[in-house]
Amino acid sequence: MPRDIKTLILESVTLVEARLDALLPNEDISPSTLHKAMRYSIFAGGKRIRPLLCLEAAKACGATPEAALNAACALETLHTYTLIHDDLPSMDNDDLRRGRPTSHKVYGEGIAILAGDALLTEAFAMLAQSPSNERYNVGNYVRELAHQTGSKKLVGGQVLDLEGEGRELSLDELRAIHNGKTTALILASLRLGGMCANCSSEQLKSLSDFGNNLGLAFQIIDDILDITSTPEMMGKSIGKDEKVQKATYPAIVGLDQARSEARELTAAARASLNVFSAKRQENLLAISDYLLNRNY
Ligand code: GRG
Repeated sequence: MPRDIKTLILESVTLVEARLDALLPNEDISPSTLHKAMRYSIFAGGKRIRPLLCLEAAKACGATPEAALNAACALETLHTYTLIHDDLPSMDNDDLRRGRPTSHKVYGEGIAILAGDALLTEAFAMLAQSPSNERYNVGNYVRELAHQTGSKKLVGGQVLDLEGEGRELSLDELRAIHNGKTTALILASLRLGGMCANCSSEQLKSLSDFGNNLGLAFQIIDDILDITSTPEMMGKSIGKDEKVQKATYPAIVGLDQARSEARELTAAARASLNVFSAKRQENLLAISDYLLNRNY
């Protein structure tokens, strides 16, 4: 990993984890088991990509990270809920997440469901503590996150995924699943970063185009790593897509074509940033390279 991106990630992770620690209920607050389970999954590591994108989108629009920090924490908190629920026996039934046993393996299914529910609710409480500016207020932030993660996008994507099991899917059907499950939250991260930074409509459009392309590229790489990486690197079980004959990009178009689509989408994402000055594009460009070339 180039040194610059390493520093960028480290700075963002430090800020976000300190604020998450301050915003989330302590473990000794009743009901202690629930708060322990919430913190267990949030502080298990994870790449913290969504908060990073949110903070960097805000910086690209000329704001300080503080303007978007509560929103960044909300995104990571909501993301963690989706991971807990996705791992449940009734969903993907996984034992390993972020290098640790999954929530339901440690706390039981009931508490895992409730920890996910509570993280989802806390995410909106965090977002509601984001400062308003000339163009956007808390109502705009809440509507954005609810839209991207509700029945028509993130949760809807999970439904399409469930309903597609055991059936051959077309590339368009697979794209619709990926756009819901993965792109929607990445898109929300960039848009909320911009909105918290009082972005212009031109900047919001640019961040949205960047997010749409980057989000699909991110999921294609995830599909590829499910074949080529190891559980130790990924911190989650791998090879599962093939085992359960899940539709993935490499399964439909092959590994080489999948890699080439991820590269093309990343190039399109990069090109959409041209409304920002070269200096203001730099960090988002570095993140797009890092995500394309990651091996975990
Ligand atoms: C509402 C039950 C329910 C689920 C929502 C989004 C979703 C549906 C489930 C998430 C599980 C999943 C595999 C989504 C695909 C997106 C993805 C690749 C998530 C993993 O994100 P990373 O790699 O994970 O950023 P870390 O652990 O690094 O944060």
